[in-house]
Amino acid sequence: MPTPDLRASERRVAEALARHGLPGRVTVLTELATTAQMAADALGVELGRIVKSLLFAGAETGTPYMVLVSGANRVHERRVGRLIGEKLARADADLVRKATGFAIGGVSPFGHPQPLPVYLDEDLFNYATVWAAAGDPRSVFEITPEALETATGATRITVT
Ligand code: 5CA
Repeated sequence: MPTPDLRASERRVAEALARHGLPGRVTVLTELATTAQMAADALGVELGRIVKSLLFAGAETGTPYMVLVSGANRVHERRVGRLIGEKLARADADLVRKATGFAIGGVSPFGHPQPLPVYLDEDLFNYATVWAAAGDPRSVFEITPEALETATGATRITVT
């Protein structure tokens, strides 16, 4: 399959996949997949197989935390904050861009300017492979939950 022209943010994800020795390729969709539901519809897969890469900020320290969530789940912020050890607030669009290098709707689980603490929804392990955003609302990549855990150095948690 010919490699389509990737945008700079997508190339950062493709390079991160290669750096981690992962077989995944950045797939450019013909329709936008800005939300998990849109990605599930575009790919024809269950919503639970879509990885939402959500950014939170520690309420006291402002530390950004990434939580990789199954598309079917809603994060229980108080419970996850207790697990992380700090009260959480949702990151705003500016912090998302600054901490991840990506704009909302295309935030990838890795390929960030600096390493972020990453937490991973255990429900993603219900699937052989999952799909995550690849740096742009139009693009995704497929990965096993195990490889996602290793590549991000994530801590596995219950998010609900
Ligand atoms: N490309 C899709 C599927 S992988 C995607 O990126 N989905 S997502 O769930 O990871 O990103 C969309 C998420 O961004 C929403 O679930 C929402 O939590 C978050 N979001 C949307 N608008 C804002 C906003 N203004 N500020 C902070 N977060 C937002």
